[in-house]
Order: sequence, then structure tokens, then C-alpha cells
Amino acid sequence: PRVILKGTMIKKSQQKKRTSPSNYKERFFVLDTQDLKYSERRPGKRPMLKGCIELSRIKCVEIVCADVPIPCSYKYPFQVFHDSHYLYIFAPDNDCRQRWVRALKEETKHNNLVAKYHPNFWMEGRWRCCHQSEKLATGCRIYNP
Ligand code: 4IP
Ligand code: ZN
Repeated sequence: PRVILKGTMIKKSQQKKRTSPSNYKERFFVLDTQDLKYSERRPGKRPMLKGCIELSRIKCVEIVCADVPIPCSYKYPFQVFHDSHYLYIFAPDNDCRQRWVRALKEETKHNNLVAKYHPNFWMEGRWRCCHQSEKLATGCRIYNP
């Protein structure tokens, strides 16, 4: 597979289990024509793969319009909704975020996408945009792939 983009960003834990912690990790992301992968970079060792999302499983990629302080050092969030999980990724600047969102949208435009998405974060048991308390509730804004 051809590599499309790579770079260091911060991700929030996807909280796949009810007991998962909420934390932020710096990861090295690689987007190729098949997957979005992220790894931990370790000095003197080879990077350790931490996650791999098949592009075909992605249903929405969009900027997050945050109305709360961002608790990590990279302040430009975007979301990747796949399977039944939301991956929040934080880019270091707006240009970088735009590049990733544009490239991911391009690579997923023929997928089975959502009609509507949530423009804000899922936080403390509800959507900050529409106040729904179900994480997988239908979105509240039209998605433009
Ligand atoms: C982990 O916390 C890391 O944040 C994982 O991220 C994350 O997996 C886990 O979330 C979370 O429990 P600890 O390191 O404190 O154990 P990474 O894989 O980048 O290290 P995700 O799914 O976000 O990759 P859960 O919900 O998958 O357990
Ligand atoms: Zn919403």
C-alpha cells in the first residue's frame, strides 16, 4: 500500500470498555491506501504498533468544534468514527489537521458513511453538541464527505 501521510499527533483513548481510562498519548500516525495506523516511538528501538484502523471501516472523518479547553499540547482536534468507536486525534496546527481530514475523507468517500455526525465531543456521558446521552446516537449535523 502507498503511504499518503505520516506524522506525530496526540490521540485520546477510545474508551472501548466501560472501564477504559481517559488519557492522551503521543503517537506516530501513518495513513496508507489501506489503513490508518499509529505507533509508539521509543528511543533506540523500533516503533511499537498500537492501533490499526482499516479505512473501509471508517464512517466519518471531520474536524471537532471544541468549546472546552483541550487537555493536551496539540489543540486542533478531529474525529475518526469507525466500527462503533470514536477516535479523537489532536493535530499541532490547523494546516496539519486540514491535511489529515482532507486525505482521510478522500480515501473513505466510497464507504458506507453516516448521513449525520456530531460536530463536538462525546464527554462525561453526553454529546456536547446535541446533549444526547447515547454515544452511538445519530448525529446532529449533516456530514459532507
Ligand atoms: C490505554 O491506556 C491507551 O490509551 C490506549 O492507547 C487505548 O487504546 C486504551 O483504550 C487505553 O486503555 P493505558 O495506556 O493507560 O492502558 P494506545 O493504544 O495508543 O496506547 P486505543 O483503543 O485508544 O488505541 P481502550 O479503550 O482501547 O482500552
Ligand atoms: Zn450531536
